[in-house]
Amino acid sequence: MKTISTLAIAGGLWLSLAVAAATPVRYDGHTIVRTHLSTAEQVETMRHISPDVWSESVGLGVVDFRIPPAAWDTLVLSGIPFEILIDDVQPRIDAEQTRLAAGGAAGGAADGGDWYADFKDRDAIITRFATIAATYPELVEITTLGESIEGRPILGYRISAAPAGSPGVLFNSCQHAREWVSPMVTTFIAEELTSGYGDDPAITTLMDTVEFYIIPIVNPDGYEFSWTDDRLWRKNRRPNGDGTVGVDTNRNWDFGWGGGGSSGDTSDPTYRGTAPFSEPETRAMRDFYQSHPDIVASIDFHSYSQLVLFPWAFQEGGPGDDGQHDAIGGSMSSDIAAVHGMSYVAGPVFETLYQASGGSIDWTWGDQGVISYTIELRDTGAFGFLLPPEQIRPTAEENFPAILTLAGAVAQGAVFSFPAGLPTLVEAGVASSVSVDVQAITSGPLDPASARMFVSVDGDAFIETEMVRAGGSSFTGTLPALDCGQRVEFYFQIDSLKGVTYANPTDAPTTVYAADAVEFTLVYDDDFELDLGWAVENVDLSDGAWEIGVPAGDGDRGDPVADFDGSGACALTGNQAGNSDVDGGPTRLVSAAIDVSGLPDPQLGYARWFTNDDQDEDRLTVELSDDDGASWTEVESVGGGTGWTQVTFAVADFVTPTSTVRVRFSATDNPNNSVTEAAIDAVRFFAAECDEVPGDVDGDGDADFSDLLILISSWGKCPPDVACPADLNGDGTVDFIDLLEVLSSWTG
Ligand code: 0X9
Ligand code: ZN
Repeated sequence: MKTISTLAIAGGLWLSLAVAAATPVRYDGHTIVRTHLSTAEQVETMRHISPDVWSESVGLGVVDFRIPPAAWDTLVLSGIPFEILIDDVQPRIDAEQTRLAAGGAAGGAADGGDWYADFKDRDAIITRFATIAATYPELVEITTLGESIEGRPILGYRISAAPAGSPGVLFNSCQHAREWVSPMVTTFIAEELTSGYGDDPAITTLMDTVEFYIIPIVNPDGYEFSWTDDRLWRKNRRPNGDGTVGVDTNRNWDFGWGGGGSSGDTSDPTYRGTAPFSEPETRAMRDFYQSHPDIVASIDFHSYSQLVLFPWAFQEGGPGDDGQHDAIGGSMSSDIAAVHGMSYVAGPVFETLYQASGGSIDWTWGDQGVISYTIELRDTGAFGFLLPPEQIRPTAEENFPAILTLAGAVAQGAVFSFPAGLPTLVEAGVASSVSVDVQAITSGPLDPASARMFVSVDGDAFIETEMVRAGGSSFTGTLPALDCGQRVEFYFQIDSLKGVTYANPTDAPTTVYAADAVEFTLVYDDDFELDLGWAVENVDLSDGAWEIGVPAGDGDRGDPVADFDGSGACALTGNQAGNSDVDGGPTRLVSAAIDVSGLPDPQLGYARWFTNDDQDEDRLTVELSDDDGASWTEVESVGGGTGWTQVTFAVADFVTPTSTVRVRFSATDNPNNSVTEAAIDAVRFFAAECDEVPGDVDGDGDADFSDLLILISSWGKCPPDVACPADLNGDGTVDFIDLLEVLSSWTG
């Protein structure tokens, strides 16, 4: 694998001079606050108090604003509830400037060789791409999409080994100048795709199939300006003719242009411009899409809030597709979480964030039919746009698998998703169903009648089975009833109307799914309808202790609206409608002592819910004790999630399965600076195994009539060297002793 050499120091020198020469805008005493707005009037009040919405996090009514010192008293007097995220922005900007001037920005030696150790200015990004292109000339093509209003080129890169005209995916960043982590992420993508080609099989296949287009800096004037003059600049650098400067390019696209969530006021950060596509930057992007009709999917990278957003933004409602946006968005969100445990919530812009008209993804989807996402990168507000440089690389790392998933969907042409998950353990003796959702991406509509599942039991040949259409793009397949200990393998296929066959897993039957048939022995099964002896212990907690009950909230602050298992009740923190969440803590929910000592390989299962907007500090931690609560061992600690998630762990992986095992769930918001809601349901201790029933001739877990039949049909002698299951005592004949064994262990 080729590597990319570190770049010259000359750029770093230039940067230090440029930073020193400018007189940047100062934000002394400007505070970033997170407000909780409950009325339209409060929203209007905040629009007057603050010149700059920073971002919204998940949940209606939670909005971050920059508050200049002169507006502070008005905010306090307004009575609008808020908490401080950053008490003074300027020292953070100063610290960043000092750090960057010391050499990080141009990718010099100060980075210790890691280009992603600190943010990079426009020159350094262009140079980095030039180096990537020079290192991989056969994979990278540089193009100029157009020029910015101040005449800077808007550069794009085609990264691919696929023939021209192959399906394309476009990633762009930096429509908004101050969102510095975004071009770092798209640069990282370019680097991973090129260096992984010929080295990583998955990347190689994608590069051979898909054309990647990367436009790292859509708004070059604004980006430059944010480095030299105003760290918090968002728009482009259009002189508006009235002394104000800048159009929000992400309000300037021609789809729903001029609607709610954009401003006609030239001084506003969301000023939409005089007309759709009035700006050369958005025109360049539009022309590029129009001249590349094979682009079928795109991501517009922004920061911050940790969201995977898709249309619509200009109006309420989903994109009106067959669920592709939802399915792939959900997969991307899981991919991201799998890398560093960060939660990026997926959903349409309007519902998830706010109304925003004239944005790029509404046009790329609504006008061009391109599957379109806006990914809001890290963080969730603790640092906002002034992200610590240590978070650059992890942010890029966690987004890379997500872009591979999107490209994979494009390459594959269809996306399979499993709304209820796929089983790895099934109950012996019972047929089980598997729900599958399939979406076409590139080769036109699918033929629902062709949906099929292939099933193999214990290594036998795969047998094709039909899947039943459960409506729309949903299908249900059935796994046969198995004997305990048997293993079933399975995979799925569907054809498009054009006759293209899609499989899942893609390379099935080389790779297949598998589940083992077991019997479940439940020793503890808690649906929280009765209190089975839980204790609540609070440390440093001011609000939001664990309670057991039917969820009372309406979900607007991230709390569950219903329990997990449908029984009604669950355990949850601060069970009240409205403003009650975990403040301080931890609050701990501790089980009674449970005897799992007699169970072979006992398992702990539960469903958890955890939402919070400060995932670094606030956790839901699950621990086990094998000494009646004297000492505890961590099972898992999560920083966020979406909805209810069911998990299972082997007790012996953490503690000794004794007769006094306890489990405890701890939720914390300490320091108290964010909205934190936790819930637990369906707590179980069980063994999943195949009991040896003495008279079980056919191995189905029972001594019953089917065993008698086998026994009778092979009554008499039992030839040597031939499997003879009915000879239970192994004495060479099937006789009364064997019959007695079946009858004495009869389970019916
Ligand atoms: O408001 C925006 O443009 C984006 N958020 S940000 O804080 N980065 O400015 C959200 C964009 C949502 N997508 C579209 N409206 N197309
Ligand atoms: Zn943005």
